[in-house]
Amino acid sequence: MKELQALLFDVDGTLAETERDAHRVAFNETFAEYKLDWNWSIKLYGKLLAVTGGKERMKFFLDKYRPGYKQLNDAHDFIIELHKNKTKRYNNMLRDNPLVLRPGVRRLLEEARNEGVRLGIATTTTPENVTSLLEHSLAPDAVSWFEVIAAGSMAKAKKPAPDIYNYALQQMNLQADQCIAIEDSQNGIRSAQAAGIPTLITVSNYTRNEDFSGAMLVLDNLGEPNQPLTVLKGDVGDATYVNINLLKNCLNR
Ligand code: XBP
Ligand code: MG
Repeated sequence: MKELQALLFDVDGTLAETERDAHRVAFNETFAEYKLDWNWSIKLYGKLLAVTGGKERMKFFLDKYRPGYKQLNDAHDFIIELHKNKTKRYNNMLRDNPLVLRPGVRRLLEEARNEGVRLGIATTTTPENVTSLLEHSLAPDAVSWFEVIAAGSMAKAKKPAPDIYNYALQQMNLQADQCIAIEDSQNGIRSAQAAGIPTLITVSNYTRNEDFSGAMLVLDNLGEPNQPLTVLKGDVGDATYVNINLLKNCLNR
């Protein structure tokens, strides 16, 4: 019998739909400010999401779509400068127009806290982006709900490498099979599974058609009592929303 000790949450696409209308828009505003012709359409951004991490994504874009970009004497420093600008814009956006959390996220986090199930975050995004989302969309003190916010460059390699999940496990002094990761992307599940953590997927805008082999459940979202979830893969019995009891049962199947 495995005891569920903790839930480890991904951020982008899992807690909220941050990519298309927030990260992407912030990147484009930065590119416009610097008078770059790098506008990222909704479709192109979907392709670029194959690369996790904003700086890594810009680098990939330059290599693939602007190979002859001559003005970049020092692409590395320039990308860092652009990324700082984008992060500032993104954080202002989350402050001025808070995003709505995905169905069931707040409810499940609150239930976990009430039942003594520990909470952590494992994400590739920049730490301050997580803080802003939690404070403005969840609760002013929500950062303190999580024992660790493992984010960005705190680990050596970004998802799909297991490093960020391993870092979170280490910080919380947990074994992989005592936890469940909640993710929305193939890069996310690859990372969690490489760290040995059973993974539940809630598909998001951009990830619906990705391969989630090995997921313990694939759902459209976590569901709410008045908004039933749809199961895309796996078995939830009679449940219409994800709660701690269902997760405990899933861990022991
Ligand atoms: C998603 C990402 C991030 C964001 C952008 O992370 O890959 O790079 O798109 O954030 P996750 P930054 O799903 O693991 O939360 O620009 O700060 O990298
Ligand atoms: Mg994600």
